[in-house]
Amino acid sequence: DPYSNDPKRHPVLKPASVKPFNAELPLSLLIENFISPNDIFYVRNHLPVPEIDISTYELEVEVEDTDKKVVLTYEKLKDLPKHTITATIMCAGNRRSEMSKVKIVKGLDWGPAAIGNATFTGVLLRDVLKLIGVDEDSNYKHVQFEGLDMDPTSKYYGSSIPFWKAVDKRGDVLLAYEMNGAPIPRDHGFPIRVIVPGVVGARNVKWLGKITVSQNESDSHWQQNDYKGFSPSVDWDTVDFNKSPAIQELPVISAICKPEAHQKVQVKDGHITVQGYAWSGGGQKIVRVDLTIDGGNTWHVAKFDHQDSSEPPQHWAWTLWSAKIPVTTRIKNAEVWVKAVDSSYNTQPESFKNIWNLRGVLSNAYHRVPIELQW
Ligand code: MTE
Ligand code: MO
Repeated sequence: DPYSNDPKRHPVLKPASVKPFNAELPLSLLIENFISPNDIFYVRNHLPVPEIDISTYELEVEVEDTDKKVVLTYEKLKDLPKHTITATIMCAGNRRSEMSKVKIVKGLDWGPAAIGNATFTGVLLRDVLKLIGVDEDSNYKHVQFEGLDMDPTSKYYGSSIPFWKAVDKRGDVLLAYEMNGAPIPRDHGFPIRVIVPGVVGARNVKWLGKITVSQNESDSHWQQNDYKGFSPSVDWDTVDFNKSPAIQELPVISAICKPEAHQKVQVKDGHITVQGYAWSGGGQKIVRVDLTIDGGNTWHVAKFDHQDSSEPPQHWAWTLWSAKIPVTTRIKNAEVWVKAVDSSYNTQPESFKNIWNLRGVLSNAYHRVPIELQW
């Protein structure tokens, strides 16, 4: 069993699959902390967790087709200037199970908790690339990453990001060795993981083994034939993965975490209280969260309980919010809807029907939660 060396997991993580291990938190726990604790951070593994000895660990960094190359040990990486950011990581398939209700999609049946927010410390990729003479004036197009986790045909997990993001002063791409002040846990990429803030989880390669500066994208399955969006009319007979770009920055999203679907909610002083998260990719911040319980006839603006003070285009963390929604008539059932607005004034689509795609990615329509009111 290639999975027999996987780490032990916290029992509160609800597995969407066990081998490989993929799990999210119950929603009420997800928003209990602005910084998600390491042992209950969602896990998305495609392959067995590799076992890496830091005394022999090496990270190769090179420019394709040249002799520009450096090999860095764990100790050497830790000697380079230290940088810390707070960033949200989200899987492209977060909230996929809602899209599946329109029509079944292929992928793990994630609820709204395939997301987490942590503080990462490490070395800027930009500083490491300078060691081999690569900077923002160099003419390359992509930076590829290879993990040390291997599929049954001995291919490594891989992805790439646009070159500008890797070298940009405001890109904050990090080769992280710490998560929330502790060494990166095994499930999250020990000993080194790339953090590409504002960009889809899939590019945040764990157990990093190799970085290649190139004119080309990674040729891995996960860059070329997965993690792409398509028209709702494209099906598995007609899909051509060459026709869509790989997902990088993610669109704005939000979710209601308390109450959960079909829960009983007490009306107090003519109000109900609702809580959740909102986040946007590309370094945008959340500027407003709107809620309605009457199908959009009246909207109520949430208050932000926790928002990072960093400004766009370097706002990487989620926003936790709560709302007191007035209930004026004695109704028994209601559906709470939420949508967020980011600092580009982009907002979420109303329904899943019109954003449906066969892989169930980018599933960011209004979150709608049916509840039962108690008076
Ligand atoms: N890196 C490697 N090497 N192998 C993987 O399977 N999964 C990716 C990304 N990095 C993956 C990886 C995906 S799809 C996501 S959503 C995030 O890691 C999940 O990060 P987490 O498990 O730390 O939450
Ligand atoms: Mo993912």
